[in-house]
Amino acid sequence: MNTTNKELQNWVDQVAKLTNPTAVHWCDGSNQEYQNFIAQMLESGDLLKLNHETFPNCYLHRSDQTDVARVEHLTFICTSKQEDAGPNNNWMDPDEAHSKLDNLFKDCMSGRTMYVIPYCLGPIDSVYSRCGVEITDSPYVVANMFLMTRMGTKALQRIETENKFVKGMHSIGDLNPEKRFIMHFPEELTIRSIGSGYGGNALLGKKCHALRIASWQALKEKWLAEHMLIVEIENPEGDKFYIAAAFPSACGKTNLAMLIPPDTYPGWKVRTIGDDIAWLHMDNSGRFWAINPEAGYFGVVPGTNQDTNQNAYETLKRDAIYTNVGITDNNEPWWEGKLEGNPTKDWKGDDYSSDSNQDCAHPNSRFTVSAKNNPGYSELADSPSGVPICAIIFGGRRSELAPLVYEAKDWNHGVLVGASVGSETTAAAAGDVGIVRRDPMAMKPFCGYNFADYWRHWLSFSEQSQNLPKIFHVNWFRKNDQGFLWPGFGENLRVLDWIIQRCQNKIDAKETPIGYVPIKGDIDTSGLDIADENLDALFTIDPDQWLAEMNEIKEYFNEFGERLPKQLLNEHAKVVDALSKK
Ligand code: GTP
Ligand code: SPV
Ligand code: MN
Repeated sequence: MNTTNKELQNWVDQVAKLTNPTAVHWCDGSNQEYQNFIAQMLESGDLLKLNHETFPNCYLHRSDQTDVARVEHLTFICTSKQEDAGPNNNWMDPDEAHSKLDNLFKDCMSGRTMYVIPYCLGPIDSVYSRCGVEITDSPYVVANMFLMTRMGTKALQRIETENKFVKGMHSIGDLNPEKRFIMHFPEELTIRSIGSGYGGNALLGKKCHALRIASWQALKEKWLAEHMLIVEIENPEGDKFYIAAAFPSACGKTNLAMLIPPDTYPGWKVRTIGDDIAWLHMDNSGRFWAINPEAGYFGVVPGTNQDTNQNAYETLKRDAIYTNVGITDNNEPWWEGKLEGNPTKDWKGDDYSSDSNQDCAHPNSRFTVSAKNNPGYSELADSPSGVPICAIIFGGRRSELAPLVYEAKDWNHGVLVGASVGSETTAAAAGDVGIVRRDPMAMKPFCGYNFADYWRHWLSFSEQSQNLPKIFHVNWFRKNDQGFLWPGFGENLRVLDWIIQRCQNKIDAKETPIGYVPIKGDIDTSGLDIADENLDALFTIDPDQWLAEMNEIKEYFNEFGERLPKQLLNEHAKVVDALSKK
């Protein structure tokens, strides 16, 4: 017996019987255990040691070349009724899915060790935290889970007292994309994933549990599980503000969460609570409190450097596992946007020369680190009660249309703003890049149930509270033919500053059909080298373009049929009406 929890012991025994491993290892989550895994992977070639003088304790993992991103077309929500999964998800009947997976999992661990990883999402002593157990045959997954979650003995103890956990079963299988499936059974609190060793497909505590399964639980229990960063902003007076922001994958969450204030903002401090996922609970006074269920970052590497984000750069310079970056002639990791070094091998391990027009690092190459590596780490990331949220920001990657920032008129309008998010696709998921698609609340790939029910759930909070956060929309990615109009990164604090002043009711704003925008001069641009016409372009709201956008949004909403909340259509009609009068 490895645990006093019979359900857990029985399940582990059953999985071992089906998958037939040579050995079963229960993870204790100790540093020693992590070091043993690293040593084992260096030996097997799963990891390569990087230059430990300049990048202490950093390693490189090269994925299978067909396995470098999430696979949304192979990700399923298996609810007994198809309507509960909704048009936003791939669906399979649970019995059919289980029998398909039973076949694929049969004997898949023969010759391998099976690892059992008890983990806790959120601070061990928080009532908001939830536990899970991931079974995997991948030492790389174990090492990543060690950095990303609170895993091992303490989590197991919580599971034994609480007697509740999400079951996650993972095998890399034979990495054949034809036999790759990421399946979720929300009604059974179960996840089964096979055929991929990559990030969101394989680290089951992340998107599979903390978003898809947790969003389902959150619906039943009246809270929210969201694809949001959580950031703390302290002004020179010492007032602290907590903001949660949802942007689609590879659209700037980690960077905003780790923002470095520009020189013209002396005395401002920015600290990170979370960079990817937030769980929000309403207290008796109607305020939302947020915890970060994770304990580490699985961040996009390309574009990270001392100038764009010094904190992120410091964070990934030690104790990091790199996935799919290149290497330099002195064995440092290398990626597009790194400022120094001479790259000689690409992410596949092939020879590389700087004049090549191929990518050296994969565009979705990642670093995995403990959150405590971050110079801007906030101790409140470990606070059992979380932090009180004053503003929620939605955003997307839009080279056109969406202005730098606007504010929703009220909560229900804000739900429309979130539900309407459109964003250009990125390398974080397999498929075309740069195509605008609807990505409501940045949750398109991650909502474990029908979006129509999800929006109704969001709308329901306006009936429960007078104390809700204000809702905003931002777009750092608007372009002209010369590139991005807004410098982004640290300069985004200028926009957060406006948002905070709006939350404090300190300043007015200009009303437009799509929401409130800053009055000219209210976004502090001192010290910024940005042409007046570019600044104007950043705030242009073209009524015709917006009417076309609202039409597309309506067509998208129509996919949800009768189940779509009428309130959302009302909000939509109000915006169309205001635009038509322009
Ligand atoms: P996931 O981990 O996939 O959820 O991504 P994320 O939302 O955390 O995105 P991240 O902060 O890692 O940024 C993704 C890419 O966008 C990186 O290449 C960044 O360099 C770039 N980026 C982030 N913020 C900005 C910004 O304000 N302006 C511009 N132009 N690029 C940005
Ligand atoms: C994302 O794609 O939103 C990520 C990376 O944060 S993954 O863990 O692969 O989901
Ligand atoms: Mn993400």
